[in-house]
Amino acid sequence: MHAWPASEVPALPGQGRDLRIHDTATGGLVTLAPGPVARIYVCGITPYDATHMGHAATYNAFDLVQRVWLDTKRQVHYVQNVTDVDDPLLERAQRDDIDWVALAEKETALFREDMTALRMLPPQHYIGAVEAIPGIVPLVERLRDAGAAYELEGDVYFSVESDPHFGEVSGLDAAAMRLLSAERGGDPERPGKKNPLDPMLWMAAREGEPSWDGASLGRGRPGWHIECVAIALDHLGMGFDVQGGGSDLAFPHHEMGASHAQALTGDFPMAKAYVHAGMVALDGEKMSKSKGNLVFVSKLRREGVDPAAIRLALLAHHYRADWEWTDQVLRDAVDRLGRWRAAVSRPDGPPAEALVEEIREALASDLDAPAALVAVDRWAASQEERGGTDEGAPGVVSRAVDALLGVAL
Ligand code: 5CA
Ligand code: ZN
Repeated sequence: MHAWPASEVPALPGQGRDLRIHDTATGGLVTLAPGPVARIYVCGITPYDATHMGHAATYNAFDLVQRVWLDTKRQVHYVQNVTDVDDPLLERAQRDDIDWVALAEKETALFREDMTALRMLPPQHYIGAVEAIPGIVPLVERLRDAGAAYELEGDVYFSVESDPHFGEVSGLDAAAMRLLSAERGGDPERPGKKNPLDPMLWMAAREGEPSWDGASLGRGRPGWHIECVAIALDHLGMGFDVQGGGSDLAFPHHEMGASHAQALTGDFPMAKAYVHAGMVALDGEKMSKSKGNLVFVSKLRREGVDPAAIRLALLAHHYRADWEWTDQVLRDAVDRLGRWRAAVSRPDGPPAEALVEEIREALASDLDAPAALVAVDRWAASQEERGGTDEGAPGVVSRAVDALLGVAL
């Protein structure tokens, strides 16, 4: 699949800082030390509805990770998937009486437009579940042949007990796992499973549903977790730097993915840090396609909201916080954008070097974007109140805000 066009990232004077970020698996901050090419996998959308503020907030967090790395003069190898075949997509297509392929294509196209408008850096590999199927089938066969997977009425399940490290990503107890498994696509109640938590690797073809050739597995379609593992291992290999997504993916998705990869390779861990963004809510409830309480990026854009203001609204919240989208959040962001643009519109201003360092330090400390915004606010206020004589300082601020925060002033 093709991704979307990259906006240019200006190079900044001075030295970027190494990222310290919260890792769900260890429960604390880790200082990442990627090689010359940092490797990141971020879970992509299930394209059955438009991009909402929750998605945008999560992708914003991982865009910042990349901007911090780019500022250290590293290259970034970024991989993202599209879950373009799965139960919720098929259910929505059936409900609306449309072709599931057309629905997925339409929503993926809109996602690309939203990401472009928000200046989110594109992945080098943007891979759909459907196109990954030829790579998924042999992995499932290998897991089965190694005794890490078993068949149940034609479906193939992964055995969580085959991984001694199972549970180490989310750190949850069995009861919490069981609850979340039922909520998030698992089937803990199905009789005949070795462990209620065991997730499906391959689902045998169902009447009226799309299916693909699965070689010795028979016709069917892939499970959700193996999709991301196959794509990540194919394009990044084991031991990549960050696996990212919203906090709703820590269990079961990233836990199961880590176990699949461990069982396949005998290696551990799949990712050096498991990074999770908080949930964005609307009217007191997590924004979700299934509940329908959504604010869409594309709708705001159509209404004439500047995408840079949307981006500032996201940046005003720490990525790990759960927060609520309100009209006031957007109004504050529009005001801030206006103040910043006015401040950089003059040829000279207060010195900018210290500000660049403050933004760098804030982002390197677990992506503290709100602190970075406050630092820019201070510079803009000083420009407004007293001005300054540093020639070119507004240009430096403008480039730093663009390069590190993805906001075009
Ligand atoms: N296709 C899978 C991942 S492989 C999936 O979870 N798709 S999704 O469309 O449901 O979500 C895409 C990304 O947005 C995931 O990282 C998810 O954790 C994140 N996300 C979904 N809802 C919210 C929300 N309300 N707030 C923050 N992030 C969210
Ligand atoms: Zn995923």
